[in-house]
Amino acid sequence: MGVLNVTPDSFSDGGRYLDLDRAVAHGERMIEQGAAIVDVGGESTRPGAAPVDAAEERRRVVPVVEALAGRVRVSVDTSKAEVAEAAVAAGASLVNDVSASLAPVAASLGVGWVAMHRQGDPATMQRDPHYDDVVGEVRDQLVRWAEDALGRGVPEVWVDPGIGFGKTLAHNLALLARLDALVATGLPVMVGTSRKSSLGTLLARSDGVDTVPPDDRLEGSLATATWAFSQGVRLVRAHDVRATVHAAAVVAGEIETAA
Ligand code: HH2
Repeated sequence: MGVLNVTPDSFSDGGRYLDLDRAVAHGERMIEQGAAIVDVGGESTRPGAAPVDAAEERRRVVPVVEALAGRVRVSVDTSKAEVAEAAVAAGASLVNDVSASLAPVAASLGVGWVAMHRQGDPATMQRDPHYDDVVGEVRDQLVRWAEDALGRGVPEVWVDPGIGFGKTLAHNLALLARLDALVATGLPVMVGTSRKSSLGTLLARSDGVDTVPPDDRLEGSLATATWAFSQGVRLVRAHDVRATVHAAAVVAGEIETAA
């Protein structure tokens, strides 16, 4: 799943694809590079991001969805019912919902739904996240949401542990180490680690520097993506599609040879 943020403020590509032609060109590039899905978002969810009203979010997202749907599967990264509805009317067939609140909307539209785990909201979620058992709590919550959504008739439900959403570095690493616990639920699992700040912290430590900027976190993004695929995760949300598709192909080859 290639990331296409039509926002001024996303943490790694904010402002690059606000212009329609540039957004569509980037989507086309990701299709050529092998993205199975292009995930179009009009509101940043980075910690501390300012909320966007629904009309503005729709204005950003809908023309991009319209231009790409039909050439690739399009998902809409939104927490708002009216944005999801407008994007589906424009051709999106998956609602990527970081608020995990839109199952009823996905059910009534008859489209797929991603339930992502999050503790708190973007304004406050990184202040002091706490879990007694992060893997068990995230897994159980995701299973409850998925069962509810399937019961409502959502035709396709994905679960995502929500790396970086109300989680410390230790929480993120615990969840990545135990992706098998999510896979064992039998639900299709997706994960997004691409360029995230936990990777910046780990890469900076490895380099003995204070920070590594988002554009320079490719090794961490690929390492975690290949790890996720090797654990049975079926979909990875990535900014660097070409490199991720190549890395995934190598892992798939390895698994075939080993089997
Ligand atoms: N992460 C981000 C946004 N949407 N959706 C899912 N399912 N899983 C994720 O991990 C996830 C997501 C955050 O990344 P990005 O879109 O690059 O940044 P921003 O939220 O600042 O636009």
